[in-house]
Amino acid sequence: MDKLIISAAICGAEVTKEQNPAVPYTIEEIVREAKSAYDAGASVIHLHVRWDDGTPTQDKGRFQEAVDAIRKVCPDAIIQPSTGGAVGMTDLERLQSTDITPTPEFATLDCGTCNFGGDEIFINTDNTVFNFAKIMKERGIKPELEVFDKGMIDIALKADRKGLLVHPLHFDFVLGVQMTATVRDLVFMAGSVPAGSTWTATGLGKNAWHIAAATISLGGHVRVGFEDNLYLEKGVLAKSNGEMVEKAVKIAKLLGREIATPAEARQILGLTK
Ligand code: KMH
Ligand code: ZN
Repeated sequence: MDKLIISAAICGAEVTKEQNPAVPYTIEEIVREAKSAYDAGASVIHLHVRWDDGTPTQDKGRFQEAVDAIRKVCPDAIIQPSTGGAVGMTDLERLQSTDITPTPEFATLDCGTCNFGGDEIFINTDNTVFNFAKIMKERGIKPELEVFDKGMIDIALKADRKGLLVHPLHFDFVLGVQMTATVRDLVFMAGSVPAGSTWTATGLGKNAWHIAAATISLGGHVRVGFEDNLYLEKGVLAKSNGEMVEKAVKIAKLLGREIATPAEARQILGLTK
């Protein structure tokens, strides 16, 4: 089994300080959270940015500022900008995060439209998915294929048949948004990706920890962090992303799985830069 890659989704676009005061908005807070996750063993920082008042943005300058600042304290971390942004953003707005310097080595690619609760719809038509894949390929950015259900794996594979993706494919199963997040769901998703692919999984909210434990046992990679979950355990808010990474490391140790360094994660993911 490969060593375990831990991704920290430190900020997200939707969670707020009202829900957990440690959710970062400012550049300083984002850097603090990235460093706490990195120091605890995360090799990938999945990055969204906010304006100081917490409003989500895909502004190129704000991404540049955040990435430059994180790089100073997490020199070899794999920084993975979001191209999902927040519900309602245009494709052009969302793609700004891929247009920073140096070009990111890794970024998310959301592979379908998703119900985001209430009246919220996160729109990713087939053409959006193909266009984002094409742009990322042209820029030499490896996509993490964000799939919120099995149909999105099939859309990613359509993009692959069009020659828009580079192998090995890497998927992120985001469970508990549109589909449920049982271990059976996880096994089904893991069995639905092409042989040779790598995958990460995350369980939203109360699903975080059983999905992390099952993923570590199955040989997948784990994502934790405020974007997906605000609690260290039932009723206990996490004080930092680092605390959640520490918990994932503890589970991995109990299960006998070693943690990948950023260099080892790059090798497992086939990142060339
Ligand atoms: N905030 C969601 C609408 C991604 O980062 O690519 C999209 C999202 C996925 O978080
Ligand atoms: Zn995200």
